[in-house]
Amino acid sequence: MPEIDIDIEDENLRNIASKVIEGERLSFDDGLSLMKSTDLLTVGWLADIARKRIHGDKVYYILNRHINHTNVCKNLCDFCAFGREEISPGAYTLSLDEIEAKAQEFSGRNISEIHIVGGLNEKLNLAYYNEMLRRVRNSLPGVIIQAFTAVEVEFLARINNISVKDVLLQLRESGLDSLPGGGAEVFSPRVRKIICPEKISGKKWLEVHETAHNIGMRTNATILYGHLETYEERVEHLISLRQLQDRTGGFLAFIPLAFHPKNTRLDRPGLGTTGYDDLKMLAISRLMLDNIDHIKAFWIMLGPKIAQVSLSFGVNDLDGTVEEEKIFHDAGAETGQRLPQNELVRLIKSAGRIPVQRDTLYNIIKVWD
Ligand code: V47
Repeated sequence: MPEIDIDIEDENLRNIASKVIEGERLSFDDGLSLMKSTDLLTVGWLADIARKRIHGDKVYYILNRHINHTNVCKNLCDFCAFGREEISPGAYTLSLDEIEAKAQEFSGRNISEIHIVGGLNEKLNLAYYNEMLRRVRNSLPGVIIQAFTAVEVEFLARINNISVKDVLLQLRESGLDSLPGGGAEVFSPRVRKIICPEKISGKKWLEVHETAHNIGMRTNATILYGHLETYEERVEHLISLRQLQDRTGGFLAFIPLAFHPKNTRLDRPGLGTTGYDDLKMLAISRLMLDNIDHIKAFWIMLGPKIAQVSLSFGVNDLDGTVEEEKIFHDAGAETGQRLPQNELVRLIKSAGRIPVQRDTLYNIIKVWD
């Protein structure tokens, strides 16, 4: 790393800058100073140094298709506009034939990932999940299936009275390759008690991912930010993930999820993240998570423009084509449902970077150099 003259007024930030330049790990207090800083450009510049050291000019995207198989959910978290009681208007559960048809629509279209998440629907047994995976696998051979949050996996274990490890092994046998990062929210018990009292604890979420990593399954991680969590709780969340990653190395990517308040029980005037919060959260994630390779800006949630700008704030992945999304759109996301490959490539190229088409495991499919 070349010598960089650090002309930063704030002493904390100046010390953090030296650590980042030297490649040293940041502490909890550093994380907190970054959260409290209003010097967004310096925070972003530091995150850009950390990103560039890992990825150079490469920015990843994927051709994928999301499927949300049911919105019936027994947890009904206060931050969620997607979940419904079974008898509520708008409640749905896709049949296995409907899921198979959605997968088959994409046969021969070159996608490399199917991403499936849904609610905790007590009417769906393990046989439904196994059959869903088998049908998707048969419809799209070679396509990676990233499905079911840790919350769904733990629910399946609990209602079927088997261990999380056995659920994961069974689902893997049927076609599951990887777990997405959802359901983490914020690990703080204080926050969970208010926004998602029925949901598994943060400790349990981490245990499910550790179990997956221990059987060789790679997973993602998220944080849901911008509701009633404190900066301290955000940093604690990042450090818990960093500690697990030190033990297992199983996380592929981290995706900060900006809270969308519309149609949720938490909605009140003035809530909802700003572009400034979003860029800062992405940048600090890059800086704190020195052992998770990829920081993903999910364009669906941030909008393509902020997602593109975030490429200068520590981000190296824009996710994918998606095709159909319900969780964020039910909560007021104003983005489209899909982004064609040429638009993802255009966004990346016009930020001066090299677009790289990847699969879920970050194997490179195509480099647009
Ligand atoms: O678990 C729910 C979050 C998650 C809201 O792993 C909300 O690559 C914001 O897991 N505002 C599901 N967020 C989505 C998810 C995901 C998405 C994209 C990529 C990946 C990945 C995973 O969405 C839920 C919850 O944490 N969520 N409601 C809301 N109102």
